[in-house]
Amino acid sequence: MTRQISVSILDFFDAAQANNTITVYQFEAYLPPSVRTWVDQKLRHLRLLLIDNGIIAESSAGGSVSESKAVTNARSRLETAKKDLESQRTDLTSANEDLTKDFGPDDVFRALQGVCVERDSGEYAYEVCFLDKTTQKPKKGGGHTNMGKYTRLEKIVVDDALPADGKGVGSGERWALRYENGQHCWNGPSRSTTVILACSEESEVWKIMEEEKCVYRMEVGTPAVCEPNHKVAASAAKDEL
Ligand code: MAN
Repeated sequence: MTRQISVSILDFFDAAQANNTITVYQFEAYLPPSVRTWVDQKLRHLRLLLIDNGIIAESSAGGSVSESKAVTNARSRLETAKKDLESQRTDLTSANEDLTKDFGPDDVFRALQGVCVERDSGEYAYEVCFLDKTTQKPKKGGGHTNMGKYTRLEKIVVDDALPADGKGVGSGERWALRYENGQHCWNGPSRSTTVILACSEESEVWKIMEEEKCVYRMEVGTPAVCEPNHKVAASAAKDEL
C-alpha cells in the first residue's frame, strides 16, 4: 500500500513536470473512498497553491494548457521594458539631433524649434517648420511632398526692393535656413528649399518661388532675426486693423 502510494505520488509529480500542470490523480484509485476524498481535497488545495504562486500553469476551460502566472508576468515585464527602451531610444535620438542641430550664434534660433507657418500659393499650401522641414500640400487634397529636411543655417546676400509694407527680405546679408534631401523629383534632384529670413513682428511666410524644378525659395518674416531698434514689418493682424 505504502509503496503504491509513493509510486503514484511520483507519477503525480512526473505528470506535473511533463505537462506543466497537474491533472492526474491515478493513485487515488488505490485508496479507500473516505481517504480518497480527503486526499483529493488536499491535492486540489496544493494545485491551487502552486497555480497562485505561479509555479504551475492553470488549464484553460477548453482543456488546453496556458502558461503559468510567473511566465505571464515575466512576459508582461519584458513587453513593458521593450516599450521603455524604445521610448528612451527615441529620446536619445532627438537629444542627439538637438545637440548637432545648428541653432545659430548664441542659439538665437532655438526659440523657432517646433514653430510652423504656412501660406497658400497657386495649387499648393507651403509650410515651413523652422528647424525641421518644408512641405508642399496640394489644396485639392492628396499626399504631401517633403521639400527638404533642415540641414544648416547660412548667411546669404540678397538684393530685392523692399515692398511698402516691409514684408520682404530687402537687400543686404540675411540668415537663410537650408532644407535638403526632400522627396525625389521625377527626372530631377531631391527637393530642397532655401528659407530666407527677415525681421517681422510675427513669423509668417511672405513669398514662395520654385526657382528651378524642385528647388524652392521661401521668404519668411520672423522676430528671431530682428536686431534691436530694427524697423519691423507689421504683422498681418495689425494690417487688418
Ligand atoms: C510636383 C510639385 C512641383 C514640382 C513637380 C516636379 O508637381 O512638387 O513643385 O515641380 O512635382 O515633377
